[in-house]
Formats: sequence, C-alpha cells, structure tokens
Amino acid sequence: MIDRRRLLIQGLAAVGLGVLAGCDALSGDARVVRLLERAEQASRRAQRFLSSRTAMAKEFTAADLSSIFPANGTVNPVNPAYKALAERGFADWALKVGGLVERPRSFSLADLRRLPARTQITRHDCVEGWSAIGQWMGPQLSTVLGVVRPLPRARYVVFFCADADEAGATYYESLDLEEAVHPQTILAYEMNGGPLPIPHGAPLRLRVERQLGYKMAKYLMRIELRDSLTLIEGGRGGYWEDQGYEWYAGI
Ligand SMILES: Nc1nc2c(c(=O)[nH]1)N[C@H]1C(S)=C(S)[C@@H](COP(=O)(O)O)O[C@H]1N2
Ligand SMILES: [Mo]
Repeated sequence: MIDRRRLLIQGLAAVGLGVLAGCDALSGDARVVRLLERAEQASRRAQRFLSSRTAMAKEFTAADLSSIFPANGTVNPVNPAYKALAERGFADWALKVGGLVERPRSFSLADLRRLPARTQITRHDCVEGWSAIGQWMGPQLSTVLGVVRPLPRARYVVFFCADADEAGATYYESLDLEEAVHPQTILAYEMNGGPLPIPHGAPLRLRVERQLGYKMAKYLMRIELRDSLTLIEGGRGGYWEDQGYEWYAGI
C-alpha cells in the first residue's frame, strides 16, 4: 500500500518536473506540446486519485438524521445458523478474522465493544436511487487489523456475510488496504444510538462512507485478508460486482 502510494507520488513529481523543464525550450514543437499536455492530464488524474483516497466523507449532525432510514437488500437472513444466533441475541456470535494475518482470531460483540469506537453521522447512497442520513458506531477496521496484523502479502480485506440469494450466492464484499484503513471505515454494532437492528445488518456491518451502499456489507460473519480476489465467489470482489457493478464504488 505504502509502496504504491510512494511510487505514485514519485511518478507525479517526475511528471511535474518534466512538464516544467519542457515548457520553454520545446514548446514550439507541436508533438512535444501534445505529449506534455497528456503528461499534465495524467498528473491531474493521479492527483485526484490520491486526494480521493484520503479525503473524508461529509459528516452531519444529529439534527440531520433521517426520520426514516430504509432497509434494503436482505432484511432478515433465512440462514438457519444466523437465525439461531439471532434468537439468542447474538450472544454466541463471533466475527472470525483470518487469512493472511499473523494472529487469526475471533471477536465476540463484547470484544468489539471493548475496542475504541468511532461515531459518525453520514449519508448512505443506494444505487437504487435513495439516500438517508444515519449515525453509526463501532471500532475502526484499522484497529481490528492492528490486532490481527496483516502479513506483507495481504492486499485485500474480504467480508463474508450470513445471507445468500436464492441461487445460493453468498453476499460478500472487499476493500483494498488503503480503503480498509481509512478513518471512516468502521465495523458498526450501533445505528442511531441503539444496537444495530436486524434489517440493517445485526449484529455487525461494514461502513465505508465514501462509497455506495452495496459496499456496506451487513450480517458480517467472517473477514479474510487475501492477496487476490479472483478465487472468491465470482472473482470480482463482491456480490454485486460479480453481476457487473463497479468494485470501487466511489460517490
Ligand atoms: N449482507 C448484505 N449486505 C448488504 C446488502 C445485502 O443484501 N446483504 N445490501 C446492500 C445494499 S444494496 C445497500 S443499499 C445497503 C442497505 O443497507 P440498509 O439495509 O441498512 O439500508 O446494504 C448493503 N449491504
Ligand atoms: Mo443499495
């Protein structure tokens, strides 16, 4: 992650220098001018990419909370294992975190509640054409990753959910490490000041505030660090991605 960003930054500086050096001496040559213009465009694109990866999503106040926050997609998983967990108030639920990590482990809800939590009031945008503002609370994903310690080979964080569609395809999602360690990427166990309700993903869901609703996996059961997405389900990094949606669902 750091390497890619460092490379990108070095690349930007080199392009910037090239543009500056080229200006006076060579600007008469139309081909060179075109080349420089293209370099400048690439530099602007790269800059936009960099800032978009570090920018914060807008946060709102309690006065902005939507009176109705729709529940979408699965609203009550039929999976018997999930049903059994729900019946006992998720007392036996635990989030498994493994794959390319030094210290795989499970986190009960109590474990997660002991970690420092972030509260954020944000707007959720669904591709189906609705938005709603809600308050979310839970540990930053970076905190959880800090406990399990991703190996240097790890590139993606993959989220496996309790629900599947009629064809048996499990809902899942994935982020790269940069998005995973963004301060607003949290594992939410609370919504609007109360325990996360079942329609919204109890007992734990992902919030990735700069991306569209389908990235925010509900009913989390397991998280895995991986070096590639190709061998998981349809291979495109998410349930909706496997059906053609964008993997980076930036708003
Ligand atoms: N496990 C799971 N997560 C999911 C979905 C789903 O069907 N199953 N739907 C997604 C979509 S498209 C949206 S818009 C949001 C909806 O979250 P909400 O029910 O809290 O509004 O959850 C996302 N996460
Ligand atoms: Mo959505």
